[in-house]
Amino acid sequence: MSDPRSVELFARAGAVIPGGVNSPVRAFRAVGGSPVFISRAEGCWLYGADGARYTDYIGSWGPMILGHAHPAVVHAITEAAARGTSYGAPTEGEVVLAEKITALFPSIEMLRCTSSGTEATMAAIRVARGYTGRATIVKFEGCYHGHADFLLVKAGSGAATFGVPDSAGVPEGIAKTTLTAPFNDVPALEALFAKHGDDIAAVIVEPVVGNMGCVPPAPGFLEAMIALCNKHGAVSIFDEVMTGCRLSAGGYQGIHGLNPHMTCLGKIVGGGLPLAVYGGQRAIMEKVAPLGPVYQAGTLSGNPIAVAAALATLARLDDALYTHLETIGLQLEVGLRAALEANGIEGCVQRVGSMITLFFTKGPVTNWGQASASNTGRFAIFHRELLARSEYWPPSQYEAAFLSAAHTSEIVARTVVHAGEALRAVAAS
Ligand code: KE4
Repeated sequence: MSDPRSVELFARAGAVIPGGVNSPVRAFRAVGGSPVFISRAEGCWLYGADGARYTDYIGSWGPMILGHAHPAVVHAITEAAARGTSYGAPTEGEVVLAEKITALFPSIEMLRCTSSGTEATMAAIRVARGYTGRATIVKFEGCYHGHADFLLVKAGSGAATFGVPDSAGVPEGIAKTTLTAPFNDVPALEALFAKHGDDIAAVIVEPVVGNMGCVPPAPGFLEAMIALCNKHGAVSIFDEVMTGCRLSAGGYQGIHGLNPHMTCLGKIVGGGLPLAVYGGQRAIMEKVAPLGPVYQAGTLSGNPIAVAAALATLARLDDALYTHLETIGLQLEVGLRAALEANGIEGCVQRVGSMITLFFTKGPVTNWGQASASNTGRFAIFHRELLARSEYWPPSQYEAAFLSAAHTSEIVARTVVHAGEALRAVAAS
């Protein structure tokens, strides 16, 4: 149960903001109760409106890999703000950031900054359509790529949470340009290409899905996707908005030496401020105005304060960070799995680096069909019991939880104890 101050704020919010929140998943609709309103955050801690402290496993849905209010990031933002908040003109920082990202992601030869991941994926798809002259795109069930009309088809994350994977308001004519296949299903993708190959402009994928819960790619799946795109002249797009700089400084592709035609980044790459990126092969990106005929623009694209936060964050993505995240990620995975077994609860724990999900279904979870079989009623109890123990877990079965540099082994050990208590309550329910 949330504190009285949060309950009061939620009631006020509901009068002037749909659902009382500026993004649906924050409303706690999937887990019940009233969301905790946050007053501030520091390191791995969130502080509620009443001052209560929580251990944060949302990390703002991924961006906060260094922890909240990192001194260097705050300093960079403060310094930048004192020089003005937005110019609407090019800056040196944007050049430095683009050079840094192209160095971290060799598949990205040129890039554009946007203000959200939605804009980045929307633009990437438009560029792919402009580059190929084709209209049809392919996405995978349960993947979420932001709320652009043509991507709200069998979408994950909040769309899946609220049972609107195919959103109202998306005209049939647009939705039908989007084909879908089960994640990890190469034969299904091959069948789509066999039938629609010359019409397919792009295939977009979360290389590790976070938006149906954490679901890794099957061995060879991503390689097969890229090969089919190459064979049929389609653009392969890695949506690394969540995995980029999360799984390694060079994202998932950097670990496995994969070379998609285009990549979208967001979240961490903006240091927690509104900055995302789309980019890829030079020949494709040279289609973007003012060089080429594909238009994309943005008043706040490459905003100097967001760029300052981005550069301060990217400068700290070193090997020691990812080693620490792997250590505490394994500790949490092993602890949660042991807690499931100790309480005799059917479930599975899936993790890639510092992205982790406890599914209330047998597992392994390899696609949306399996993820959506999870017992979301049990998840809701698990979430409520964790929150009562000051552990702030993502309020949806279809999301990943995130660790940060600020999480210590001791803090994770305490979370594991609390998870065991929460699962005991689930077993007793
Ligand atoms: P934004 O427009 O929310 O910045 O990015 C959209 C997006 C694109 N691609 C991937 C892989 C994403 O995970 C997202 C956004 N992620 C969700 C959480 N799963 C954002 C949280 C929310 O919608 O409030």
